[in-house]
Amino acid sequence: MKLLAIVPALNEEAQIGPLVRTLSSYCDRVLVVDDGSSDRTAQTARAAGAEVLSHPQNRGKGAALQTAFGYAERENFEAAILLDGDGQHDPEEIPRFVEAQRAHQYDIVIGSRMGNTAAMPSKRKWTNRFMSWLISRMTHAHLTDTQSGYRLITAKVWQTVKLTSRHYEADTEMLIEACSASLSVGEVPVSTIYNDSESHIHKIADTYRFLRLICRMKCFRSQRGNHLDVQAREQ
Ligand SMILES: Nc1nc2c(ncn2[C@@H]2O[C@H](COP(=O)(O)OP(=O)(O)O)[C@@H](O)[C@H]2O)c(=O)[nH]1
Ligand SMILES: [Mg+2]
Repeated sequence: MKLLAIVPALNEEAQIGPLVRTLSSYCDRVLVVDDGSSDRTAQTARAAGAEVLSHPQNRGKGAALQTAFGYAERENFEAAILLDGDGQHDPEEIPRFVEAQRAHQYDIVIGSRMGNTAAMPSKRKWTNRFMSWLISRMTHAHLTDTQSGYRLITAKVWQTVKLTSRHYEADTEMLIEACSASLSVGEVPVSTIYNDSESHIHKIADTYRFLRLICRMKCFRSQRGNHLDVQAREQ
């Protein structure tokens, strides 16, 4: 499987070098999308051997994923592993994702941190549980960690799912859209790592964006449902 590692990164110069070097032994290529960082993220990643695409200004994690998917499609990768650039995802766990994908032919494999939440701040734990419950209800999939950015996706995902979200809600949009398109989603357990990296999540703005996405998805689905009902009645 021709595997690309995709690392969205904003001001991660402290972590990105060692991460890129480790990733190189698990993947065919490492792509870092530097999203208007004000530090030396791009130079450090490039020096460590990554391909770097830079946004001149910060556009958000979802926008960085959209850039990365375009690259993966152009370069004919068969799959990609998405992981954070701040050291919260352990690249040594990549073989678990690859094995699960091979064994079950999943289109998406999510790294779930919810098997061991001792190190997770309790607000995060309850938010993740609530979000996972909500998204599982919407998608009819049984998912325990829908907020995890550590995932393997196959080319079918970027060919089928066209992300519109520019920020953190893109991870959720990807899952909902993939399930709507009947792509299969599985999970593998991963470590829960909380180092001293700071989250860039903006509580008010990102919660608002997430709720807006959920409302949009629900409205779209009920409109689509009505449309299908009308079609069925007309036949
Ligand atoms: N490209 C890009 N990456 C971002 C942006 N914001 C965060 N990231 C990266 O996305 C990953 C997860 O972000 P983080 O703020 O640590 O989220 P958290 O761990 O869920 O709290 C990290 O690798 C960040 O560097 C952004 O605006 N653009
Ligand atoms: Mg983080």
